[in-house]
Amino acid sequence: TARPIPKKLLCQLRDRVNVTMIHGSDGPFSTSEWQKYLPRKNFSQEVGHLGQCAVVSSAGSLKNSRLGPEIDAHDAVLRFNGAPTRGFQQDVGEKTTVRLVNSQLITVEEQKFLTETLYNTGILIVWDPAPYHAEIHEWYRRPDYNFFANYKEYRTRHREQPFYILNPKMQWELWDILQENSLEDIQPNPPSSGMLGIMIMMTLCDKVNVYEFLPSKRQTDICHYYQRFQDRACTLGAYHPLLFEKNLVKHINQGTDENIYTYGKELHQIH
Ligand code: NCC
Repeated sequence: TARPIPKKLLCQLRDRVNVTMIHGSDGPFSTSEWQKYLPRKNFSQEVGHLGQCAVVSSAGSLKNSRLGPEIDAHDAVLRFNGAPTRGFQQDVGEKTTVRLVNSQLITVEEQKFLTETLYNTGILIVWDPAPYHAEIHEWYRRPDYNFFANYKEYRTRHREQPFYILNPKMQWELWDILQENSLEDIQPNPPSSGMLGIMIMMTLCDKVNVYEFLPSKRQTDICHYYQRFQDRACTLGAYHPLLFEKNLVKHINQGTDENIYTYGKELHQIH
């Protein structure tokens, strides 16, 4: 059964959320030093126009889903943080076109961002939680995690791999829309990587299938499909306004409830 499209909300997302990457002309990045590290090509040139895209959440409920072949059939696939494909191809596929990572992951030593080969495939994008609508200089002086040194180090080691820094404006443009569409006050923390990734792909692709962001019948307390660790906060959120993100995404789903329940799959079209 087709559902009415919430046009107003989709227009808000399309018109008010600017998906942009840091450029060499942006405030504190307009130094000759930074020009050596930021990618030459702009992001939209690098990815080009995409048709069918898949966003694969890291949820434990992907385990035993056997969605791998379906996911790989998309033109582009976005994954998050340290979510692996090797050993999990049957459930999550093996194609990685874009990987969105948070600044904690690339900064904290134990995460092995600089040495783990998992990160060497696809286009990388890093984002960092900025203060609410902070001006770019203010954020640059005090990022949540000081990831700039490791960003530069990674760029030095992997010159050929595109690696972008997400402009932090986007997270609060999106958060404002989450807040305006919720009856309760939302904690002023930025949206999760999952929500940011959905938004990025909605602007790049004609059609976006999202897997296991809204939990299917396989819903579980196991946090990630690739770890044994259990925590209910992974699905509903603690720091990130995950519950509110999921409500919004449910609202703009253009697929069926049956597809969510059975396959953990939603459909989004913004253009
Ligand atoms: O767990 P994480 O997220 O890497 O998951 C990526 C995105 O998948 C969606 N998700 C995940 C698990 C689950 N059971 N349900 C889900 O819907 C969410 O949308 C999530 O954003 C992050 O958002 O960046 C986050 O990163 C981790 C962690 O930093 C990285 O995995 C690197 O190790 C955070 N966990 C901790 O800090 C302990 C998590 O809170 C948010």
